[in-house]
Amino acid sequence: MRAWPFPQVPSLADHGLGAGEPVRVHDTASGRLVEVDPPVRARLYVCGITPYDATHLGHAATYLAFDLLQRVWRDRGRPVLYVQNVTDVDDPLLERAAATGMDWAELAERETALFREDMTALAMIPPDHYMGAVETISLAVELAQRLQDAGAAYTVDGDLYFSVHADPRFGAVSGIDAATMLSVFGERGGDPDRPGKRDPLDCLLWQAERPGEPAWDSPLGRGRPGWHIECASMVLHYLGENIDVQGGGSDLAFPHHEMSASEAQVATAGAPFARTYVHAGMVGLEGEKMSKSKGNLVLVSALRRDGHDPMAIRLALLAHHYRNDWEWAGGTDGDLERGVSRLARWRAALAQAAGAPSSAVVADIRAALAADLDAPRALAAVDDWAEATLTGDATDADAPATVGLALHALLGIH
Ligand code: 5CA
Ligand code: ZN
Repeated sequence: MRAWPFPQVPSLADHGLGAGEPVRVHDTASGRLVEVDPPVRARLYVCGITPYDATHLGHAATYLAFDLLQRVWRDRGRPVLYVQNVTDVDDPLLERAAATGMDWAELAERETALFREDMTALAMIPPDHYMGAVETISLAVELAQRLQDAGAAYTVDGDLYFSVHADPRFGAVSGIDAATMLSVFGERGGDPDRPGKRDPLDCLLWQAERPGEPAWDSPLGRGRPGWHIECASMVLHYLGENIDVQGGGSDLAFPHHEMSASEAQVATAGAPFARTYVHAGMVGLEGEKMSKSKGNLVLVSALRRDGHDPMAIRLALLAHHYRNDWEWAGGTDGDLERGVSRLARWRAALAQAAGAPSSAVVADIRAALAADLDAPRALAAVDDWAEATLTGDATDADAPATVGLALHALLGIH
């Protein structure tokens, strides 16, 4: 698939500002902060949208976290190889298409196009490979066959399942107990109660054709891939083993990241799937997680249509630490309005002929982001600089340009 245009990301090093610090991020699997400073090139996979009702602010907040991570790596001089998928065939998409009388492929295409526009407006760095589930079916089939060859797959009424316990490390990503796994699996696309499965947690690799549903011919029979194998196969194919970061929202830690990791680990005779698993918190609205199925959504495209500056939306999201769960607040003192006034204040300071000294604020932004992508702390440092610039007798003639460059490069704000 086509991704979206690359935003301008200036290099601070090229402007004599040196390189950034190594970044530490919270790894769900170990529960610790882990330095992720790959010596040659960083390899990142972030789970993409299931294309219906995109892009809500929860999606945008999650992708923004991984956009920051890439900006920090780039500031350090590290090239990044970034892959993101589009789950353009799966149960929830087919259900929505059926409920609205739309062709599923048209729905997916329309929503993916909208997502691209939103990502472009929000200045998100695009993936090097933006791949749909449909166009990569052969990769999923090949991985499912490897799991069959490894003796880790079996069929139930023509559907192929993965034996999750074929991976001795199954459970290590999310770290949750068996009872929690069972209930969460049922809530998030799994089928723990299906008769004939060897273990209730075993997950679908390949689902045989159902009447009225799309299906593809394959050596596994006519059907379509399961969800987890989609991401596992893309990671192995485009990024390889032991990638630096597997990312997504916290709702993906289990079962999705747990199961894709186990599938890949069994297929590669035990090579670790990822060094770190990084999860963004859930954005809610009116007391519930913002989600397509509940319909309590604020869409980025709706805010854009109302004439809001995408940079103000970006600042509104940056005001929350990526790991926290938080609620989007509307209204006159809500998130967006705070983003709008902050942006105005920053731009006023950047437009001054001289500013407060820039070296501390650039160092503060770098240090904040290096400490588990602490964007709120970075914003506070810029607020202080803007305040000093607008109210003090600022004399540094280079400062506004230098701070503007740092905001552009590190926070994606211009
Ligand atoms: N296609 C799969 C991943 S392979 C999927 O989960 N799609 S999604 O459209 O439901 O979500 C896309 C991304 O947004 C995922 O990383 C998900 O964890 C994240 N996400 C979904 N809802 C929220 C929310 N309310 N707050 C924050 N992130 C969210
Ligand atoms: Zn995924």
